[in-house]
Amino acid sequence: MINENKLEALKSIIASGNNFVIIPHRNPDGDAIGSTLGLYHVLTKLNKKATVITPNDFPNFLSWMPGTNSIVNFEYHKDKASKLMQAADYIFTLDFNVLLRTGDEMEKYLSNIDKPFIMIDHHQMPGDYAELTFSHPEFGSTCELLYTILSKLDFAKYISKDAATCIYTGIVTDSGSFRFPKTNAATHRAIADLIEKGIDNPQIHNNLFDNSSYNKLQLMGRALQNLIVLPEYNTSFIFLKDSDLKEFQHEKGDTEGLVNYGLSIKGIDFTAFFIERTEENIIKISFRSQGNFDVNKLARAYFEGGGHVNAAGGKSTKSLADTIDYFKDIVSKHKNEFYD
Ligand SMILES: [Mn+2]
Repeated sequence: MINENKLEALKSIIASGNNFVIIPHRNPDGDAIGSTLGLYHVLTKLNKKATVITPNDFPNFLSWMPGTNSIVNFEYHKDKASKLMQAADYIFTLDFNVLLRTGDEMEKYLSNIDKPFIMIDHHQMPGDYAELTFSHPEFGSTCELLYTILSKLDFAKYISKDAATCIYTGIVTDSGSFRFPKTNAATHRAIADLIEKGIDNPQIHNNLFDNSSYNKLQLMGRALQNLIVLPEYNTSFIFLKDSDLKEFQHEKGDTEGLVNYGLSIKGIDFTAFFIERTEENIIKISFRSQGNFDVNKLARAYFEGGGHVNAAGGKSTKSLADTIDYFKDIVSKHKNEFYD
């Protein structure tokens, strides 16, 4: 349930403010870009000034989305981004709930700026930086949460075809094309409304999923070859070395969704995907699970990360081989502790 008083507060903030900045998390995905651009289109329709500022670049496979050309990249255009934030009445933060998710540098900037924040997010354990917090882990995507909030504010009429396209994209990507467990009747009702806004939903799926490069498929092939199953623990994992990424001229977004293959094997309820990022000196890790195995807790306990019950992220500063050994050790000793 979304709190009525908070909705009223949001309505008056939007009515009285004229200038808004909207921020997604670092390495934004379809839901992060979809929700921020969706809100951007709605605020613009209400004759407000709104700007989406991304902590870093967004992946290529989302560049077709309406409004991406208006996005300001904090990493590349710090002066411009800072001026926009200084001029804002309010700063929306969407699809994340702790400022650290914007990266070290932007977090530093945001923690020192004297501006009120509004959080709209569906991850667990929200931080307390926002003046107004809409934290709803029961939603499968920030886009569906945003759509629900807009509807309750009676703002659905301001959702243009462009806004609907963005919001639809986030719901599709964060729900694994409507198959993850939080997908419910309300999700499909939202989708029906968005389709009635005139969006080209088959084309959106095409843009998202039938737009691969040859190299991306070759990299996927390598990842699948690197898939290892630990049948005694109903666990699997995939890894990609830095040299694999280089061999196939990896681009941002090329590894998106690969983690789910580890979970598609019969009998597996937990999988991990390790990506060696030599430049950042870390191993980036994605976790996925089925049922009541809680990867959010596991990621928080052992891999400096977090997320949702069935989808979380983390990292390691050990080498790839050591990280995988550490992972196997945790699985063999502690897997049973993370069933809710
Ligand atoms: Mn999301």
